[in-house]
Amino acid sequence: LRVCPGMRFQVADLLAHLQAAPVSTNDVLLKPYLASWDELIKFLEALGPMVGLISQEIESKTAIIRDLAQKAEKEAEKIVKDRKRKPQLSFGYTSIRSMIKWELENGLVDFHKQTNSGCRTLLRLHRALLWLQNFLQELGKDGSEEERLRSPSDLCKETYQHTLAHHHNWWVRKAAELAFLAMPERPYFYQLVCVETQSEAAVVLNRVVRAIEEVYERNEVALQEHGMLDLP
Ligand code: 1PW
Repeated sequence: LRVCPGMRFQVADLLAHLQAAPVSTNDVLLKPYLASWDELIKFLEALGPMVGLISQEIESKTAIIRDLAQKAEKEAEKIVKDRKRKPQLSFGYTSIRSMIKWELENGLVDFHKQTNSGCRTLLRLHRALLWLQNFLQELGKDGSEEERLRSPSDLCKETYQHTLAHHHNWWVRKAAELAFLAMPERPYFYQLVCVETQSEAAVVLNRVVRAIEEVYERNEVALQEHGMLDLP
């Protein structure tokens, strides 16, 4: 992977964070997961002011989880100090599975009404990640002439309609679709990941897509095992 001088978004950083996230056989560390989102936000911001605006929503979701993590950490420190107990590795918001366990044990997850739990917030990021994964996968296809000629704007709209749009109301869908209209053309995306041709882009994008897939699948299973795929 090439380093692009002077660019805020670096695909190598994104890949590094994504690959640092999977832990043990079925868990995902939250720090690198959120760091991956930081990098994806830079990517989205580079796509223009309209997309940047909706990516602020993603940023606020990552901030909610980070806040919860910070509070839990302070609490944990207190417990350790008061009772002279050893800090546990699987405590609080270390990983998605520790977060689920922590929030369930502390009654922080509401299955019937909207709250600001880490679980329901992560679910929003999780759904958005599937969309990004599909979009990057389509953008990275290097098969037929037809595939290579499809505009990022169309790909974005189609993958959105197949994934995240199901979870959005009419107003949000319209706003999102408006943002896609102003999407740059393929050469701009090549610059973003520092390549010159579609076949080079395919190599880079496929590596990113594989890494996203691994993280996405693990989170999907963890949320599903706890009946958390529809949290309000
Ligand atoms: C290359 C693709 C570019 C797409 C940019 C990715 C941003 C996706 C986020 C769209 C957000 C639209 C506005 C907010 C919607 C929220 O209602 C929704 N949030 C998400 C992340 O889907 C649900 O969150 P909520 O309202 O239940 O807290």
